[in-house]
Amino acid sequence: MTHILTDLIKALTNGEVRVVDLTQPLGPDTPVIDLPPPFAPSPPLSKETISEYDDGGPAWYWNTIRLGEHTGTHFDAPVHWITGRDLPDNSTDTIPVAAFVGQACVIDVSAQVAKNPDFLLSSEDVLAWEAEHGRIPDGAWLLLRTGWSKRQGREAFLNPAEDGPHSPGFAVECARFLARDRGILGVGVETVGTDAGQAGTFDPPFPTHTFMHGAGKFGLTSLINLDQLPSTGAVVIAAPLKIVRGSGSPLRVLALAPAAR
Ligand code: 23J
Ligand code: MN
Repeated sequence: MTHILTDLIKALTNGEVRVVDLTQPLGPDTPVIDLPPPFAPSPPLSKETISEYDDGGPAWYWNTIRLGEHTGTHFDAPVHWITGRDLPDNSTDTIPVAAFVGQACVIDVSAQVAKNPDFLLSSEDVLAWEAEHGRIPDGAWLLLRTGWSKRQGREAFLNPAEDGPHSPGFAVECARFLARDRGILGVGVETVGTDAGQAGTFDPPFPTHTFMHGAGKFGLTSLINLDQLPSTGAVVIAAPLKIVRGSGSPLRVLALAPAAR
């Protein structure tokens, strides 16, 4: 009898299982959330060369980077929000690593979002998805496929207006429902944050952060290539940097998916 991992390696080698990159490129132009004053801004990535095959290092190239923990494709830990402040194992260095591998449930709302950038997922939408695909299992990521990652450039991606940014997310009641009534690891989104662009005006403000992190759940943001995943059956590998007391971190998010047949 072969071990399941032997079969996995075989499937990766023969193409039955594909590795899908769910990660945005991370550079100085990577869009970062723009919070209104008086809130402190998170800096974009900046980079300084330490040496590049020169006097500072004749045979080596390396850089110093500076960036907010929540830059680009990144992980949100429960300690990021005040509601998760006192939970055990709530930061990037203490979350049990088993949580960094989980299955994906992908809810496709790209058609709705194409018509309405402020689209909010409701618990009814989740229940309708479950009627088709089965109940979202414990330990699964709920990935919200909005098509938002196709928006190129900072303006289109952040979609700012006089009254703040406009981008899709979760309704207040849906965030509460997912946090309380489903055993998910967390939610993953294509937008800059797990909350909708207008969520600062919701009651409570930023309900996805508030309820999910209060329940010890996680977030993944600025994902790409969700359109390459099946509704169920993909495995997500998302391990943040082991930053001591980190509130989150940029990371490489990979999915293992069955090859399209
Ligand atoms: C701080 C305040 C509001 C939000 C965020 C951070 C994020 O989206 C984030 O990256 O965690 S909405
Ligand atoms: Mn974040």
